[in-house]
Amino acid sequence: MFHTDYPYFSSGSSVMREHFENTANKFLEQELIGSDPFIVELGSNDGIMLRTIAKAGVRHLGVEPSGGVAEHARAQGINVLTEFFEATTAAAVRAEYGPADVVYAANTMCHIPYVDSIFAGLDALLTPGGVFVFEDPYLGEIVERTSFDQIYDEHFYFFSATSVDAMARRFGFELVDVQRLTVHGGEVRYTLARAGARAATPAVAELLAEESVRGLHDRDCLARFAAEVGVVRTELIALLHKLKADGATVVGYGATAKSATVINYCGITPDQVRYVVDTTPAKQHRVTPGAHLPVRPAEAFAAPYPDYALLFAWNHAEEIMAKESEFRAGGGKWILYTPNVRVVD
Ligand code: JHZ
Ligand code: SAH
Repeated sequence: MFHTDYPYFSSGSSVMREHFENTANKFLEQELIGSDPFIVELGSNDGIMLRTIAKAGVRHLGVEPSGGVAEHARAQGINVLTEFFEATTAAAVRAEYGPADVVYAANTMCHIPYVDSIFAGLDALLTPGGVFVFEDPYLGEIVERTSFDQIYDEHFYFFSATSVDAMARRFGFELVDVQRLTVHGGEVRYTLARAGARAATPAVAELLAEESVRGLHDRDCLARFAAEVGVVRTELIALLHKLKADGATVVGYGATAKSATVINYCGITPDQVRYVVDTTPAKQHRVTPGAHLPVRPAEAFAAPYPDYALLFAWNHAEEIMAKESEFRAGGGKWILYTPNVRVVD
């Protein structure tokens, strides 16, 4: 999945650019304050976070196996190692650069099955007081928002505070902070330190208690989630069927990884959704996986507009709807399917 032509470029969203600039500044103010601090980012992609660190002149290294996106980061003066992070990579990094004060990973840990090797690497790489900070889609939000399309091939884990707490303990670490994030449909940023190195903030106990009270890990809760996913499918299929019968035109917006789940699970065909527009050149003039909806450049989304746009990049709704205000002004309607199927006009 992660190779030279990996087509996801993190910097395609202005909201995400701002999010990662704020993240970098937070590290610079709170963690990277020693005499010669060092930060390592796993899955640094096109450099969306590290560019701020590099500009500040702080020692850093991105570990990014996808050569194409890594090259994009390098072109901006960011130091990147084109490798998969695991125990042996970590040992090599430690030998070359010395220990890291921070290891950070955004939307990357949930992609990596081999956590034992990752934690062996963290143990080798982090300073005694260092932190491992990672953020990923939160199971609690996936269930709450029925955002079942977060479940796709690249996403191997769906973390919660409860699961991360257990994982950390298993490897001699401790969950010392959690922070709810609004990006990508609701995430949690977890901060881990070596056991006993830092006191946990009250937010950890609060989120653990909240998950326990709502029964997030109980079979009943997940069975309810499954039933709600089924309702979304039924309603989305019915809506697309009706719009087709009415002669309305529908296109998709955002050839997201997530959309592969919803498109194939709902059996959406090019007959119902004519094509999908996306700003990523590497995705354009190709087809979506499985259902083969054509992918067109974003410029294809222009007057004369389709009647409806199915927003596959729903996590960027605010940004996209603001940018595409002309579509709605001309009578175009957005279709959203999380937490439920609805038309926004
Ligand atoms: P977006 C990817 O998931 C893959 P995806 C990965 N597995 C993951 O976890 C997350 O990212 C972090 C396009 N777009 O962010 C660009 C426009 O066309 O929802 C992207 O192709 N116009 C690593 O793919 C897609 O939509 C726009 O204005 O589900 C957005 O993809 C904007 C903002 C985006 O992640
Ligand atoms: N951090 C960025 C990119 C997330 S995409 C963001 O939040 O937008 C996930 C990235 O993880 C991809 O660029 C992929 O190449 C990378 N990746 C996958 N397995 C990895 C591993 N074992 N070590 C480091 N990076 C990995």
